[in-house]
Amino acid sequence: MPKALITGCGGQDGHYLASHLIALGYRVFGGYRRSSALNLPESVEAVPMELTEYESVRRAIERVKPDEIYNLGAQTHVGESFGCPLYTSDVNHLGVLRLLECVRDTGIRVYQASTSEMFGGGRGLSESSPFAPRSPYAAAKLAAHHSCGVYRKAYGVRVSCGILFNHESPLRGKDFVTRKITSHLARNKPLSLGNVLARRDWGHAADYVRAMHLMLQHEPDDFVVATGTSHTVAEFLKEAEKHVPWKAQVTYSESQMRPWDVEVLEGDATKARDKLGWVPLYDFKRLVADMMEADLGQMERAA
Ligand code: NAP
Ligand code: G4F
Repeated sequence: MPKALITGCGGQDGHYLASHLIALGYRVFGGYRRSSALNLPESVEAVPMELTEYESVRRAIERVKPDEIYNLGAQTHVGESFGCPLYTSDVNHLGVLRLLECVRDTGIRVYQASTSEMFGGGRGLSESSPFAPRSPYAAAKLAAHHSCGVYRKAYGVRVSCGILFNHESPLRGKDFVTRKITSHLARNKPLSLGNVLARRDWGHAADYVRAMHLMLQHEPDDFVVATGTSHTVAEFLKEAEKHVPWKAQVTYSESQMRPWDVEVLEGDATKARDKLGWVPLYDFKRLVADMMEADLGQMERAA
């Protein structure tokens, strides 16, 4: 039975990936922070793992002896990273270096969660597009991405980087714009938004975790994972409104604006399709429907 260790297993992607790997016959260990409420998917074995502590990372890997590590743990909020750049860099960059040092001579296959934010914007973005980060989050993720490239070449570490575009689901945190919209709209609660002209290539997390696993069955490389279509925040809101008989109560707030925002992100996942056979099953409408149905269901159960 292959063993997988997932860092940040209590997050959105951790939940979907753990379920996917368990269905594939893996024994799954979930890294979690002692400071967090323990919220791991069923059948996952919990392992304390704090990415800011070298010894914690080393002990977790030593204890589990995994065949594969999926490094999903991170400070994931782009807007927040302007307020905590040092912490963001510690977790998102140095945390990856700690992990890479631990696996250097082990042969363990590693998935690193790189991000489309590293591009800083554009359409048709692929593995060969230039990087131009616009936030401390993106800068730290880019440093980690380059570190993975160095460890791959210099020491033969079997690390693959998934450059994933935005992916959402009913498990998305409520401070990301899509879930903020669906959770407020389902409850007919007033909503304060920032840059609604920002455009993102939104896919479904259930599709994207399949790509993570496929990458680790391939020789180490970098892969863009995206749907190839993009919509504005305003368009997401309009699509979500189709699921309720009322209109969203929206105000616009400076506090939701970022010092430097990414205007457009749209990816080209040709390489993932050709080399991994990966194709997304959810389109934009189905994604919004899934999130709205889940939030409406939660609201009805709570009533
Ligand atoms: P998420 O829901 O915010 O989950 C992040 C997880 O990281 C949480 O379980 C969190 O634990 C954990 N974590 C935070 N700081 C940590 C630390 N110091 N040590 C150990 N664990 C820590 O994020 P996600 O959407 O699942 O994203 C997964 C990964 O993919 C992240 O690395 C993210 O940057 C990257 N990514 C996401 C997207 C996307 O659109 N979702 C796109 C590209 C890349 P707590 O619950 O204790 O805070
Ligand atoms: O939902 P967001 O916060 O996601 P963002 O910044 O694109 O980052 C997410 O995707 C990245 C992949 O590209 C990941 F790496 C990252 O970890 C995270 O998962 O914001 C999307 C857009 C931004 O342009 C933001 O300015 O929506 C705009 N926006 C407008 N009003 C808002 C709001 N964002 C948030 N969070 N809250 C608002 O009220």
